[in-house]
Amino acid sequence: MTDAATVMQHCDVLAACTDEPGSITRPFASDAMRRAHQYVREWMREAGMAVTRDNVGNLRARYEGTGTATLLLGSHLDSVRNAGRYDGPLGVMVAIAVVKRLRDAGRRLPFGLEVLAFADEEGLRFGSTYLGSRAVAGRLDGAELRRTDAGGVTMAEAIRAFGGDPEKLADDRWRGDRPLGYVEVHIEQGPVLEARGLPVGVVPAIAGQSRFEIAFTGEAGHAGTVPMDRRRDALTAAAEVVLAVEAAGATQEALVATVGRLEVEPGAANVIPGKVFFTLDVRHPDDRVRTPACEALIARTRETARRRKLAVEVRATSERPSVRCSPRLTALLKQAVAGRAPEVPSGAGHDGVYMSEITDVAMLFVRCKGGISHNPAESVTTADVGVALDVLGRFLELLARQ
Ligand code: HGY
Ligand code: MN
Ligand code: MN
Repeated sequence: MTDAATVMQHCDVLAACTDEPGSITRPFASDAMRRAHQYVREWMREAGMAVTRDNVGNLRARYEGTGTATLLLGSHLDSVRNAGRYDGPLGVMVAIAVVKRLRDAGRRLPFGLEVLAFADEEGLRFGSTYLGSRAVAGRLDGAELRRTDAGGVTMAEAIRAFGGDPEKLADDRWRGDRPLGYVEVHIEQGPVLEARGLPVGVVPAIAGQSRFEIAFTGEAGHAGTVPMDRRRDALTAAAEVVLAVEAAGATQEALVATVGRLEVEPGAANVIPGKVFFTLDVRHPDDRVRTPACEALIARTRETARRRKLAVEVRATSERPSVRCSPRLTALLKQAVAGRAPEVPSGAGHDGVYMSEITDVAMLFVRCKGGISHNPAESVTTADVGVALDVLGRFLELLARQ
């Protein structure tokens, strides 16, 4: 079996590591993640790497070089709910496969390689993103530990149950000299490469993103007896804001704005919704556009509450400026493509966002069918994965020659 086919097979094996049988849902520090770690540790060891796991729950695998510097590779192992099987795992499996090629060839580079399999990029369980790469970047503050999941479990308790010490997250911070870089292979999660008929592309920048949690509180009431003009309906207020969010994205170039989650209480057919909780996700390549767009949407949310005599709570849950990838490493990646390598800006966030705090970042995108992602229909071809493997291998050789 080719190593690209092995990468695909490993992504299939990880797809079965889920908390929700019948779909792929692999949250931070979950049983599904524990099962995934057993496989990934084995594959890392088979590739000749020494494997450790840090407190937050990242797997870290090292392949020594002849020199002391380190190049970081990797991606994340967690998923969204009802996810596809390549968002995250593909990058980890390609990184492992490229190390295995070196090991099988008895090759040592003038720098070490460290493959990072991040514990949580999506933020599914606790609503806060990039926990794994934030720990490595030394940017995971203690306040996060008090967040609770849907079952009321705190992040600290989840870390402890998974085998880490939440009091020692500071130990997860990258300790060595500044790494040579962090290079991530990831599915494009968009339509550009497929439209261009190309297998891979390079990423000039990762869009900045803001996430909010919003709650409207009105008054629950009898659906049959409260006149329409006497209601303080939390859901109709939220509906107004949801359409305003869509309008903001539709009218501002390159701005995307999404309400991904909305919960209605008490959630009965004959009760006027008293409370609604929903999320807001706003992104744009230019922070000077994203920030005022967020401010306008939050102002509209508060104005809607005032007009409809509702209480409103707005909580900013995460905010990350856009990140420019390293022109130097990206040029080397382009050279390694040895063909057309379009620049495809990333609307999706990636662990490189926080890794850029400690080193230069570069990303290689792999074509995905229909640009579909965060969806079980997510798919890539073995041939394109083979291209990505060859490109990453050539990139390492080019870097070794510098
Ligand atoms: O939301 C994102 O952009 C990424 O999938 N976490
Ligand atoms: Mn991802
Ligand atoms: Mn994702």
